[in-house]
Amino acid sequence: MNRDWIATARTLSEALPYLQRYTGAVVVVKFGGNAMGDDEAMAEFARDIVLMRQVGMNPVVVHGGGPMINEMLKKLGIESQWVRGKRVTDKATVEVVEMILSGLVNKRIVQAIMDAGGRAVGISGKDDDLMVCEADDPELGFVGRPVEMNVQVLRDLYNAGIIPVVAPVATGMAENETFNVNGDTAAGAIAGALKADRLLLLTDVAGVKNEAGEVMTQLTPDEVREMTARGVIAGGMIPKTETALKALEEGVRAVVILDGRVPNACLLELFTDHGAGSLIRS
Ligand code: X2W
Repeated sequence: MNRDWIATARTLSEALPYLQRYTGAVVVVKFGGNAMGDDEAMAEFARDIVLMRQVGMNPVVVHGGGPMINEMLKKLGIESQWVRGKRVTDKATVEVVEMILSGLVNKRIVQAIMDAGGRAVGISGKDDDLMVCEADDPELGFVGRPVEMNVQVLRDLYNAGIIPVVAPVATGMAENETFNVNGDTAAGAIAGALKADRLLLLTDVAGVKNEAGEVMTQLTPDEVREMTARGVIAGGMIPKTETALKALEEGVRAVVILDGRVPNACLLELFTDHGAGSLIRS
């Protein structure tokens, strides 16, 4: 008999306890622009999400698309400044952000999930007032901080067997306002409001590293705070760990920061003993 078949059957068998544990689980997956890669990586991500749905989980995808926004802004000759990891967003920029995130990127992910045999519906934070924001910081312009979440639309979608795909663009308290929301922030707020079982933050680094440069597979919020105070957690990892801590405070059971470039990263994390990346929980 072909050895690969035996290995496949064993892998499936070993996944049984995990499949049982995660039946009905709500898993919010943040798919960042840097983790999106090429068409093949997109197709593989979509297959993982469809598989999660197929085995009875309720995946909710929240995406980014920073590199795709950069590309279009460059074509239009608009420059971006960054302050503390967020794009300073003026009126012209927020229009491009909405076009790229709600249009190009959102529909590309929806299409990939449909191609993998799932059912997906793409929305943004504007739809059904899912995510209502106020200005995060006057210095940042139209960058939103979620202040009111209405997640029933997500439950309605997944209870109907549909995978929601959410673009991090939101409405404001005033009429006709549009906010650009950092993708990690949006995913954390959605996971918190859903009291999700898992928030998976797919990124392009291996996870949270200690002084020795080794990936920490498990961390508590206290350890994260202590490593941040000592400067071991720094730079681009800070918005992710801050999102993780806030989501845990809001009732998410565990947050995993994992490398989206690893093949089948979500499956590796959810369905094997090995796991992937850094799991943070109290
Ligand atoms: C982000 C939204 C997209 C995003 C931006 O304008 O790039 C802010 O910075 P990634 O791919 O997850 O980085 N918004 C306020 O978060 O994309």
